Amino acid sequence: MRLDRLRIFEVRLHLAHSFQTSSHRKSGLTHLLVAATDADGRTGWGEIASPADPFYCSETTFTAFDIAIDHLVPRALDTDWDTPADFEQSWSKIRGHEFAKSGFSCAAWDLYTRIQGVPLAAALGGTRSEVVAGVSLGIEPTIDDLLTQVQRQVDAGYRRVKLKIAPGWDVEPVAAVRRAYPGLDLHVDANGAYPDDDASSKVFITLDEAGLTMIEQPYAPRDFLAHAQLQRRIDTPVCLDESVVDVHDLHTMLALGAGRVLNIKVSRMGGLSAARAAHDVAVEAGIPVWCGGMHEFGVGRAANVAISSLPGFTLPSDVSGSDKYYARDVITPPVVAHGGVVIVPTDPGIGHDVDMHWVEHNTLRHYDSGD
Ligand code: OSB
Ligand code: MG
Repeated sequence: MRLDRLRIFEVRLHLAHSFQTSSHRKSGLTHLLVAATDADGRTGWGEIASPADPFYCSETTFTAFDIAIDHLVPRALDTDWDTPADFEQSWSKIRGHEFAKSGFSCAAWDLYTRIQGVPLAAALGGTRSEVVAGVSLGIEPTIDDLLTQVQRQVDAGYRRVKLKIAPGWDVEPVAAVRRAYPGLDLHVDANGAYPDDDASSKVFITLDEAGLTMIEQPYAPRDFLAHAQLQRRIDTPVCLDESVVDVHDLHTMLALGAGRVLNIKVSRMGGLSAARAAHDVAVEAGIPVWCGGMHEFGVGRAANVAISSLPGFTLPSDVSGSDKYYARDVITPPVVAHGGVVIVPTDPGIGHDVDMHWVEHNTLRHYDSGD
């Protein structure tokens, strides 16, 4: 088959609760929704969840839009394909830009599985009917504010909480949360904010006593050696996120012992086939994986739910319900978590419809290959 039309909607939604990481605070997100339509008028959806600023990775909303229009769209429209994997070959010569590629990959997978009449999760090899969801909490102005947020999520039924940390906001907030919730599945994520020095080692050796499930991305993304050295010194598993953008990085992680857990983000890996391939390598190596989020709107989060249904995703994923992020999501029905669990949809494709009215209402910029 061949795509007939590609549309890209730049959509902004406000966050239900503003979110601060080690790099910055945000109160809303601008993501790109990709609509891929075939000659029969059937449409599949994908999301480019690149942050607006180049702090998490080098891509931004702006670079993704540009790469999409200049390079991905023309190749996508010019490719004959039978499976999403064939379609993804259309960008085999384009280096980097994983978030942009991921939006196109997910749109192709959604369209393909809608045409086949099968759920995306099943087509990917998913075996779970429900996935355990965790929540990710940002840096708060005070420890009391953080405890309020943790209580809110525990009350909502979530059983795993991840805390963002940064130099100056680590040992104390973690100890306070641990004191208040001795049995909670708790982990921390530094987004690479720590320099590889003695002061940082001391922080992680102290955190090693807090009974954390993992310490995620303590050091700079490219510094596999610092992660390997830390993993040798502490018992808490080190988890890599930003470091692993392709399967070669994963092999490096495994060879060096740079971590014992992998966060697989569909966006960071460049799409669903790449995320599944990373899952397969990790399972073979005995490394547990979970699916990380980028505060996706419903289109991207539905793809995250689908990949989280694969057997190697044995740790809770960042696939909280839509209401944790946005008062109104772009899909109907929204993603719902009950008791910290999200049911994997059984309808074809991502299993949700796109609310076109809400998408258009929040669209800042629009591209249509048919114009
Ligand atoms: O490192 O996992 C991260 C959000 C933006 C950028 C990086 C990260 C995050 C999150 C959000 O932690 C997790 C979610 O989508 O729930
Ligand atoms: Mg992370």
